[in-house]
Amino acid sequence: MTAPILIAGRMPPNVIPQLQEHFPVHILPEPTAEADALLQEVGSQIRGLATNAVQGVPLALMDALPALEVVASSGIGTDALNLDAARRRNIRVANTPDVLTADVADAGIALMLATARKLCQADRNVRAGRWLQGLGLGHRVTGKRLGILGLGRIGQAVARRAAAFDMHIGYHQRRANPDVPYRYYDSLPDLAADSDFLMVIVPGGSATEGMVDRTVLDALGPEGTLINIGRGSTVDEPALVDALQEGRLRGAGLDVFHDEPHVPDALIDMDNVVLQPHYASGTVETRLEMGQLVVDNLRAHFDGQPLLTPT
Ligand code: NAP
Ligand code: 8YV
Repeated sequence: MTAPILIAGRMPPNVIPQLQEHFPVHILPEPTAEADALLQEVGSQIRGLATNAVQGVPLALMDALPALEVVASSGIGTDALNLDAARRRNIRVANTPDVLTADVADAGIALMLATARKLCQADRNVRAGRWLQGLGLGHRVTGKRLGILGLGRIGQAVARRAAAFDMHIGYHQRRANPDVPYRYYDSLPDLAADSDFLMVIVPGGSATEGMVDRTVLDALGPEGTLINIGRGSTVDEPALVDALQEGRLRGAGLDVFHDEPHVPDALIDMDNVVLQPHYASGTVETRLEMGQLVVDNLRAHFDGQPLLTPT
């Protein structure tokens, strides 16, 4: 196999060495003059692209790769992959479902507990020698109501974990799932109004853009907490900042943001939010499994086999 592969964006550590055993590999530098020069030099030969769900496949990059046959993305989200453009060019696209489900669900539960129990604020207090000063009390999670926006693979894994905390679970998505024991809400504001915690784990993209808006946040209310482990685009971020600043929402645990890695200063200044750098799948174990799927999908394609995990 001699198909040249381009690597764009951060990759799990097992990807580059394995790909180098099988393909000529080029690594795209940060979008600079250097990257343009590399694309000028090898862009027309590249037949496979390894990327991740955050970096995605910008249209300009796709256009610079006229011989591209296959994209293998490390991650489940497809909102940055420009799937329609890929389809028009018959470019095959794979992502990495399932292998990250457990760790992302764990991260959602961790964010919920950290926000409710003021874990990060308490840690900051101890490090600063302030002990209990100004900390106040946290809030109970056990037995509370959890609303899940998006009861897919990760949402269901969150629900199973939350059940161990005796939480009352409801969910909203486009269609009710007849196979789960949780209460379905066909209206997101109604779900929010019946929730102490609202966990967002729907895909990004235009269909979910700004779904968690002022109406939903106000329905969640001053004793409610928002947890977002899906995509920043799903939440109206200025409306979230206003709700937190005005005390119309108790707190937020956020792994994802509108304009990553930029986080509004207003959120950084707040003690009642817990912030993560889009890190929910960031364990050694999961990232290695994601990386292996990236490698295996590219190898399958160039061996003339179907993709293992097509989008
Ligand atoms: P999934 O199994 O496809 O589940 C997605 C769920 O969202 C489905 O139950 C779907 O139900 C619902 N949904 C989709 N579009 C919707 C809409 N317009 N309105 C309401 N509900 C909608 O996906 P998954 O594996 O659980 O992953 C979910 C998302 O998590 C990914 O797409 C990715 O963006 C995000 N993610 C984030 C991280 C991170 O690091 N923070 C890591 C992994 C994944 P219906 O079809 O019935 O609506
Ligand atoms: C990753 C993600 O952080 O799977 C997704 O959709 O957003 C995350 O798992 C991302 O793919 C970066 O590698």
